[in-house]
Amino acid sequence: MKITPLEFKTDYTETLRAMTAKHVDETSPLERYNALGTLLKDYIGELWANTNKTYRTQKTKQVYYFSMEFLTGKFLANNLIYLDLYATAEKALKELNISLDELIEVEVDQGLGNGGLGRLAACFLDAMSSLSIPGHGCGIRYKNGLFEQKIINGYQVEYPDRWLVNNNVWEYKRASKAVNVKYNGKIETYMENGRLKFNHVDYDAVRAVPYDTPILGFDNNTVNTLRLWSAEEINDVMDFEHFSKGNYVSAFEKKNNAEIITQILYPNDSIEEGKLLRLKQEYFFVSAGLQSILMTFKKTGVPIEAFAEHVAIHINDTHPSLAIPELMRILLDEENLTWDVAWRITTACISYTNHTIMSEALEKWPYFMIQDLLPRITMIIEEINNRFIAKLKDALHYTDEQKIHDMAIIADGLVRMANLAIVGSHSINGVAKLHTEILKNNVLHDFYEIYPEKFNNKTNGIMHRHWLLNANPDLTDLVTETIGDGFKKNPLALRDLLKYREDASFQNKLFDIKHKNKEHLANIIFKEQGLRIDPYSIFDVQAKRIHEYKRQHLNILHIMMLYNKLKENPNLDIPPRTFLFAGKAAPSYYVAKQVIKLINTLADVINNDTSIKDKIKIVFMPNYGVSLASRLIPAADISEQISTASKEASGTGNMKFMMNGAVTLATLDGANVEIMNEVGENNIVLFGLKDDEVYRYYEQGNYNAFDVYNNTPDLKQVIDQLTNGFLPVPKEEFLPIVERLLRFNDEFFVLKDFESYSDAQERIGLYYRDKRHWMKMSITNIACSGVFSADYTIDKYASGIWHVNRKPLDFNL
Ligand code: 26V
Repeated sequence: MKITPLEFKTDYTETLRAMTAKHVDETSPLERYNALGTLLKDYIGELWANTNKTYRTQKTKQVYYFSMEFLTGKFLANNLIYLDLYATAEKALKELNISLDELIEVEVDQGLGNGGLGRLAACFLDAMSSLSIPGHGCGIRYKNGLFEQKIINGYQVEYPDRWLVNNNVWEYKRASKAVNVKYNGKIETYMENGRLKFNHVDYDAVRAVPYDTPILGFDNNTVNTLRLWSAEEINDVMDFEHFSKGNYVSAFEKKNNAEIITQILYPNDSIEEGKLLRLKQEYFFVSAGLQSILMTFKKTGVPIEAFAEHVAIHINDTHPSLAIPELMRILLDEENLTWDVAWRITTACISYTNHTIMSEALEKWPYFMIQDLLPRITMIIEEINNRFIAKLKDALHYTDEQKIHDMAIIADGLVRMANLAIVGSHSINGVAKLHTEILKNNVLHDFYEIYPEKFNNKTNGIMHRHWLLNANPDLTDLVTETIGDGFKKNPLALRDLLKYREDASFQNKLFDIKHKNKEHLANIIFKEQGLRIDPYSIFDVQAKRIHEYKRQHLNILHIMMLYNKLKENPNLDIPPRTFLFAGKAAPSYYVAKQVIKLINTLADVINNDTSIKDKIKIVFMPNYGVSLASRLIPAADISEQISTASKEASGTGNMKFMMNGAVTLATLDGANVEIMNEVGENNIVLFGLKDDEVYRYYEQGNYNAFDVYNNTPDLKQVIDQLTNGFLPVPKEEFLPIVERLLRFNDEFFVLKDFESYSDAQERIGLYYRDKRHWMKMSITNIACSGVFSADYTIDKYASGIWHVNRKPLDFNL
């Protein structure tokens, strides 16, 4: 946008004055932040209106990305960068004695997601806008995002994330676009013009109110929409009958019953059987979203039969898979289409991404629960299932009853959402090459046999502009002055940096930037925790959800071994290391929470032991989220991506670290395999079992963790130290972890991979000591990271799945 600092200053002071009725120097940081957001929203508004008008008049095909989670983080800095107003705003504010950095700090993260799946959805929104694809998000406006994590006495303690208390300056409430979502009740059938009709009666309705947030494209005038739905009681008044009888509390009960639907984001990444509220949430935003899509579509005047040529609906995991029966319901009951036509449209519209092979995360709902809550939807699922089974038996001549049972959508009293999503969509994609192969050959093999054309891979990507321009401005400046700024729109251009791999001056500059980022992080840690860490030490970072398959405990066991070696020989010649951890555990996942306690317990012991001469330090940084990641990742030397091979569908943190010049320490899992292919084996440090070896152990049942423990003295020592009083906690504190490793035979092969991991860590120490060598590895990683931009991923979704054009919009401001 073309605005001078002077114009900006005038606009800003006027906005601030109008909003606060105060002189500039009397306003608070929050008021200043809100005024800046409001002003930007005003600038964005014109672009937004133009974008929507273009979509309407050109009747372009629209993509809707349905997701239970959107982990967008903060908007202010990003929007300033995307409007090319960052420097202008910084200058104008400085003249008013206001620090832009301080205002950026005031914004609270929009943390409406658990981890990778939610962050991916946010990156995809950015890429859709930046590629001028008409693509919008549809989700839930949770009043409480993912819990805030505090560490108290070493334990994770959860606090509510009331991110909306200070209002959300970026959203618009669109009350006029509210719709009703119906639950419970019964279905009456009747005949009309020779056709069986369905009437939903005695239902409970909840009002779904949309809140829209603009999603800017980078430097292209496109503004798409993230529409999040909030639940309200239909009339939004309390029950006057109760109220007038003096029963104040129950007067509000109905209202609360409705509002509770969008009160909280479930903090888990696996299913707890039968959570009715979760099912209500899923239907809530799916139904509201589809109703609003239908309304927008109808305004174009295009006949409903052509719906699939104008609308693509993507479901992010199975959580929105009720979109399939809900769209069928609308097409059958409201648009009066026949089953066959409705089915053709539905399957042509809908596409599905699978994000995990972990069976505990595959959604299954008790049949009677769904039937009770969503009676008409259940009838439709039943019909889809019957027709599918008939196809297997009659058209495909399947006779293997076990196989038919395994593939059924409804079986064992459960509705299997993955099976529904596969049958009811035209595309199923995995999120990394290896993951897609595992889906095809293993987890979803039966479906792959009958629908090979539906399966495809779309390797995940990240919002490279956030992880470079926003999170690492110094690196961005260095890259820009070295190869120009083409990489901002064309991230593959980062490859031009390969020419500078051996260039000592470039290497030194990169080293200095990394060092500055490390110092910055060290200062934050000192301020927050009073702990001093050495910016010259190797910053070895594992930041992600805490989970046994991600194996934070493998990392910890290795640190314990290093510590033992240093105790034996304090002059052991190893480069100093700082091990940084960050991540939340699901509140009900006991072992994961004990892993956090273990990290903090060990940190206490090691950080206070002067005999090891500061050779190792451990830091646990609480409340991992987008903002913390943005500080942590630019300061990392080593990126720990050490999941049990086959378990991590893709990983996206791995891509962010690489882009910021960290060297990956990895198993050949998820997208690590593709990172290895990009950088070459010399620029990544690999260890551990491969996916086929893991599968072979599972199939043959011949892994014996106890043998490994007994035959590996260093490992035996550290495992024993967990429960023998070596750590300053009761002996049984970490028994659950040891039991998972020994008594339950180490499901995730932590012990099996221990030696190989320790060897890899030793190699890293050697590489790091050779500064030239290390910088060469680091540059190679940055240079090869461009392919992992979400721009490319979304380009492939657009052409391969959604069949939409990425036409630049034909207006300019
Ligand atoms: C499942 C459930 C089940 C019900 C309760 C709430 C909840 C929340 C999230 C999930 C999904 C777990 C799957 C997931 O997050 N997968 C991650 O997706 C990333 C993006 O594709 C990928 O990079 C990670 O490897 C994968 O673990």
